[in-house]
Amino acid sequence: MRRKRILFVDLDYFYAQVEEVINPSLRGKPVAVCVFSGRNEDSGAVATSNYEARKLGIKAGIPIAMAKRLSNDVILLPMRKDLYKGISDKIMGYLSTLGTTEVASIDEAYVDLGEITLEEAFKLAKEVKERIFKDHGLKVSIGVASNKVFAKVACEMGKPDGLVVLDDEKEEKLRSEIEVSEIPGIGPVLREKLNELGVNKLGDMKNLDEYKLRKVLGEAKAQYLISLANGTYDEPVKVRQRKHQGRYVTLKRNTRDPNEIKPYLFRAVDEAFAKASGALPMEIHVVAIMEDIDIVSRSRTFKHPISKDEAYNTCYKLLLDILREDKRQVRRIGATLGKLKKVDGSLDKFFDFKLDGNSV
Ligand code: DGT
Ligand code: CA
Ligand code: CA
Repeated sequence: MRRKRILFVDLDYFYAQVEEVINPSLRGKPVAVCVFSGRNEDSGAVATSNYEARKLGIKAGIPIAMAKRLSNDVILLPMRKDLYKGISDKIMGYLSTLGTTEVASIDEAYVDLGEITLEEAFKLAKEVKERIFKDHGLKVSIGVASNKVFAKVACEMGKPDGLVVLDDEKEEKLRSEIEVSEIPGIGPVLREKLNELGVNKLGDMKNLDEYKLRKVLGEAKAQYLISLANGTYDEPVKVRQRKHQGRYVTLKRNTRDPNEIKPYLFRAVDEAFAKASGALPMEIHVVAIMEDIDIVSRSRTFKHPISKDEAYNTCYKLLLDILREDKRQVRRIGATLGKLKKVDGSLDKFFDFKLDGNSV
């Protein structure tokens, strides 16, 4: 039967897998890609790890020092975000040739495949896996279902190197059997609230007073779960355009000296502009993370897109505003570009990341 099908792709242990592709001698060994904060040798956290490292308990979010304690053999690599982003952009570009594509994160996307049969969906999904492997050497997991949420859930079920296509029967089963904690967008807090209402599985919602549910979860989340449970959820796949781009850097030491902070701030501005790929901002925020991790920010809006030189000046003034109004030391500083406008002559085409590690 033809019906609307949505394909969800998630690249397996993405950053670490890219490192394995570039350096195959890493394969089979525990590898963690880390964000070194630069304060001292071990400060920072694991961004992601391959499955060998995960078996040892080394996974995203743990401190580098803990990763070292868990294993003497783990290979810790610095995160090379631009490299991963370059590969991600190419994969997303390919996916968007298959149908409307919503890039959900650096390693996830939804593709609207239109009205097709189960067999066609399976064949397409297999082709996507083969294509990405052939072009980039990367394994991915794919889920296909009639809506975005179940496509993501299906993908999760098959990880890693998975391919799960849900038919109507399996979706119906999910609508009653899936644990609420496994539903995307339902975090521990909401799960707790649902459990208190006696809802452990999505199907348990049937016995619940909708009014009560809305009161406890809020309108949006209640509607989300109700529509998932009764099969009317049909959020469309939409092309997303990034409207803002931000970068943060950690200072070598806490300080309130604007001259000492300036080079870090300008580096954040440089990197934010680089990530915006040629688009120019009409809004700028300077964000200071203070010594006690409290966050203070100041922003300015313009009537027209501004150049990087104007951005430097504005950011420095905003930094001075922050330092005038707040007496604490600054630990981290960042710049966020808002209301990005594409201007012609994007620099994108000058950057072409190759899998052998050379960027040209
Ligand atoms: P998977 O999908 O379970 O095989 O593993 P990953 O590593 O692809 O995990 P996923 O999909 O949650 O995240 C995609 C990428 O995003 C991952 O390779 C690294 C990055 N990432 C995830 N969590 C963090 C984090 O806490 N900090 C930083 N800097 N990056 C993260
Ligand atoms: Ca992911
Ligand atoms: Ca992933």
